[in-house]
Amino acid sequence: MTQTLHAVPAGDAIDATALKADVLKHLTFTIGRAPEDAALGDWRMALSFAVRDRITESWLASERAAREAGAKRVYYLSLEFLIGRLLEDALVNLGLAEAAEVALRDLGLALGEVVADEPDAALGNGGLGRLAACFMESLATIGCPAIGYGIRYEHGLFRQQFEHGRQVELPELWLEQQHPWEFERPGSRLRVGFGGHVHQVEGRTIWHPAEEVEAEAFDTPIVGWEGQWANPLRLWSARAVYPFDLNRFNHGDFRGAAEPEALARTISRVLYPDDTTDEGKALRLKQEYFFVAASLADILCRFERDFDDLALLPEKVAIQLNDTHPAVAGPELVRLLHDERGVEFSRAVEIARGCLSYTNHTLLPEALESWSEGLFGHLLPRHLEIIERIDAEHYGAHPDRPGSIFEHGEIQMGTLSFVMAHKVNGVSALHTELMKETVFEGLHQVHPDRIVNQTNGVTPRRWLKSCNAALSDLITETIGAGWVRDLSQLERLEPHLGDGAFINRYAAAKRANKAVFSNWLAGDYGLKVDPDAMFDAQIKRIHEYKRQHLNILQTIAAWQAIHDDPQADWTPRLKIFGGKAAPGYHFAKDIIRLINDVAARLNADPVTSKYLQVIFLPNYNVSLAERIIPASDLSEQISTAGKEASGTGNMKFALNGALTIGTLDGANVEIREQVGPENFFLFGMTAAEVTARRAVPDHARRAIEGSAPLARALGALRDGTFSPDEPGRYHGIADNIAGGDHFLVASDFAAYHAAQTDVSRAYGDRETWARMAARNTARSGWFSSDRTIRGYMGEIWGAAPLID
Ligand code: B1N
Repeated sequence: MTQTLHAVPAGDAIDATALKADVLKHLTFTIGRAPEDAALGDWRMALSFAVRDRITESWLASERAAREAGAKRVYYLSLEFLIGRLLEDALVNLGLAEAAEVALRDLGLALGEVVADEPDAALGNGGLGRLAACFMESLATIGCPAIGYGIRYEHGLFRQQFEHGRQVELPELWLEQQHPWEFERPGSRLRVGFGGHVHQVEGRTIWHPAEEVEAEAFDTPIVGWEGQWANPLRLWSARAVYPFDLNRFNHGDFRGAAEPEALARTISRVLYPDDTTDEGKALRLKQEYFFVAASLADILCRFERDFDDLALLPEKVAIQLNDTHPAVAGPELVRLLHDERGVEFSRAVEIARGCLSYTNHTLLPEALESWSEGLFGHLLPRHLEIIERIDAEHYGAHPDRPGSIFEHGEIQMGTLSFVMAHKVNGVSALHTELMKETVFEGLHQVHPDRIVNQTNGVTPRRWLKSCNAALSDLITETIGAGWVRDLSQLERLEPHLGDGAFINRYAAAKRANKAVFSNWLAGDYGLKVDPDAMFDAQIKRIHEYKRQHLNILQTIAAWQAIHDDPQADWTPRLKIFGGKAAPGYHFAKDIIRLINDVAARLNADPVTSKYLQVIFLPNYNVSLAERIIPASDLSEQISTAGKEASGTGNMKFALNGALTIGTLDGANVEIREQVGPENFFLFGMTAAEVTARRAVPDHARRAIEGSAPLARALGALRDGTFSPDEPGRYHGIADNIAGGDHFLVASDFAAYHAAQTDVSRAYGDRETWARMAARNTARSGWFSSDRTIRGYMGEIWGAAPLID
């Protein structure tokens, strides 16, 4: 590395001076506070505004460039954007992190504390929402003109607390503080209708909604790496058309006067807390149509400002549906083209299809959206008619009937999305193949070129560069800084993997992260852990298919084994869990409580706790993931094969040098291919074996008979070891595993247990382990969301970048 004479390079010093002046300016004129009176939050606001100014310049220039080029625009429609914090991301991408550090130090503040003061924007549940956020960052880094469209929920995903080990949900209040990143657009409000009736006037169909609300836009610019390009995330907020009924007020009916506003605002009040479970609520359908209608009106308005021929639409506009949640975009676009602009119906369908494409994120039957015709027709009468006509035309063209949109008395949103899209994609190679063989089998036969794969990815700016400074600095010193934009350059680490000095430094970076994490655990949770223990993490939504109960059952078995022979050479481990359960998902909530009860018992055990500790960190969110992942040695990716569409946490862990213990599911398959089977702890049945095993009568009982450790661990669930005050508390979980065991916990247990023993043995040889970990980093370049976005641009959107 070249040495500089100054602690801070000259460019940064100039930036720091300018930034400090801007922070002080915003503190005074935007926040209205004197420095001596400013609280941490005031300083954070002032810094955020100073940073936003710089992003805004880039954004307006990007918009101008896209317009001048007449470029194709990408519109990403998603009911969820799990953004997390924005300040650090923005500083890193603008190259201002060091300057901000210096500027704040001058003002007597620590950048780390200011950054950590920002609440997470948790406008998503899990992987699907976080993927949308990574995509926004990659689109900006690549320089692809794009807008993300979603809902500005007043309350994001609930805050999770534990009371006696049980999950309780509290409202999330991110907007209680001012959100400094967004621009409110009161001038461009749009109306969105619901209900009412449809009639014909002179051959044209007119929809008269019974109810209307207003959609107001809030734009948050998202800047890419090195600040060259920025795109807006446009989130819609619902409000009443006439916010206040003066007549009712004047008659003393104060509550009634405020009612229209309260009702309208309900639409953007809360995020549905579901992850791969169906939530068939009328309000959810209202949310879906609300943001789709506002977004499509906006998209057409932008198009019509620049072009006057609707036939050009597919050439200029690409609309991506993030799962079926925005599926009503199909019929809505047809309505806008046919009813409102007079395009002939079939031609309108053709144009709409040319613009639309659909990403499927799950094959779980309970998560595939459908709406009853009654409910749908009541809320969207014209759209129901349009869908009927689309279905009839599709059926007419394919009389062998690949599957109607109307099945089981309901509108199947997956089928609708497929029929209305020119491309349909899965999110990992395995998932895409399973789509062709299962839910979309019939449609795939009729449209064999429609389904394509785009394996998910993660942004390396947030998920390596900014969350893991120790490792990032080592990588940059070793191969230069080009990897941040082109993650495939990580393969240049390969020649260094045989160098003992490099491996030592790699191990030291991980050890440093673990020390930071251990101190944080001790400070915030009072748990003292050994930073040299293996940190073994499973952080994701709690779901039976993800099998947190397999993990905790094996933990119990390990605990029992240590008790049998406490003098043996055990590898110390810390088991880390994090994740939320949908509020109505009782089995998942029982799993949370079990893990907490097991943690309490094991952590208090004087014989075993030096070898095995368990912690369930409450309120798992993006910021917590940024802490846990860089400090982890082992990544648990243990879903029942065929169930996890992709996973993206698995990629973040591998990139940050955690080894995976996992099944052949989702993107695990591709991770294992990339990092090499010798650097991945594989166990369990394949998707095909899972299907076959389910047909074996009594499969769970047989598995339990074949595994003494499993039988014994289940015994501890039954005899009240972890719930002495209520011995029956975990009989439900034990009965589930020993009974139907749909997710094959029992059948995969022995293989998992054996793989965990291999993991422990491997961790005993620290140098070999560190080399395997470094190899994971070196071979994870393919999992950048930049690669994914380039795939969408080339194979689905036909869009080109505007920067090189
Ligand atoms: O989408 C992620 C994948 O990596 C995960 O494997 C997948 O489980 C996740 C209904 C969903 N699929 N479906 C959802 C979310 C909210 C909701 O209301 C379904 N989430 C996924 C990104 O591809």
